[in-house]
Amino acid sequence: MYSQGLIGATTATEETPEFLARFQARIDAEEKIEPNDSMPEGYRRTLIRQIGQHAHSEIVGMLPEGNWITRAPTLKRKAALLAKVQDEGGHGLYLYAAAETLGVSREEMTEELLSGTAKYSSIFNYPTLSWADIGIVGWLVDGAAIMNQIPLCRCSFGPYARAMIRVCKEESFHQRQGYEIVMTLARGTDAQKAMVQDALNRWWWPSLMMFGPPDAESAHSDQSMKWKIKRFTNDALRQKFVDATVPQATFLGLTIPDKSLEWNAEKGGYDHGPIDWDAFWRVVKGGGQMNVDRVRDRKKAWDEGAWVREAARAHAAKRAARKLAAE
Ligand code: FAQ
Repeated sequence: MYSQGLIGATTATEETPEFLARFQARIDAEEKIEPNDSMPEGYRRTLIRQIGQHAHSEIVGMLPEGNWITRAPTLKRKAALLAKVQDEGGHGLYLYAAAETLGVSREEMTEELLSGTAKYSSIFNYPTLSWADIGIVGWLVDGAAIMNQIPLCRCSFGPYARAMIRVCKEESFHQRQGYEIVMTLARGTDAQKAMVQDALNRWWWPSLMMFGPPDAESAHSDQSMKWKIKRFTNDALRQKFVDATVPQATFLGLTIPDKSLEWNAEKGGYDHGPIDWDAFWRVVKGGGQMNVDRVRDRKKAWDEGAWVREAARAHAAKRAARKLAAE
């Protein structure tokens, strides 16, 4: 999507009060910031961190569902799941490319993922235990991802915002296919209903955690909101997700595993029970059920792909040499 040639934003700019005010005025005027524009170092760093983590999440996110491609119950389900998992790989590529325009290489980002210095979404450290999990992941995990990513289509950094438009279109298909699997199971035999309820019980709370820590503990939200990287806070998006999802569960005849869940007419939304933030941080810091497996699998894929990267580099060098000779 973007060529390496675009990388130019690393040129150091003296961050005088005038420069920072001019930059903020561009943001406030809803101008898009492009890779070669001058930008505060903090803005560039924040985007590299967030886009990099987002890219890693897409790539690691292929693993829990990839686990079920060979066991999908029908050819139709297998084709849809295969396409979905491939889409997630594509999302990772657009995002790595968008981050590269900020002066970081894909190799550097990958090293950070594999060494554990870069995070990826907590949600992908849970196992997919049954076919119903695949429906629930599409419905809840892609549903939460869309809720978070639609506002990112208006992010102040042009390449990220533009990548998000296509990503969100594809995520909508993912969410629908998940919901349709869940609907089929919820209308099936007692055993199928029990299987899908069990999956909902296990994925509900981790899905709410995807939106990040509560606003009062969110280190980056204030500045990211000022820079219009984020348009809504973590809690605001979590609330929107709960409000959109509860009626869907009711329609399906499924029970959200939260006894405190209650409609609050005054605020026009649902109140939900407390989230176990200790469990969240444990998973983020590497203590989830699948953290070790996920990083091991990504490392294996990266190592086994070394020859492809080498071949691509050799091919590019050969073409460049041929072009030079012809000039
Ligand atoms: N997991 O100050 P905040 C998907 C970290 S894509 C792990 O609130 P921020 C598609 C955060 O990085 C899912 N870490 O941070 C799909 C920060 O750590 P740091 C991914 C988390 O950035 C579906 C620290 O906590 N989506 O699912 C999490 O302002 C199905 C403090 O937090 C994106 O990445 C977490 N859940 O807000 C694929 C969207 N939450 O860097 C396959 C873009 C927070 O200081 C299958 N990202 N942390 O060390 C964002 O919108 C934001 O980065 C947030 C966090 C909202 C995730």
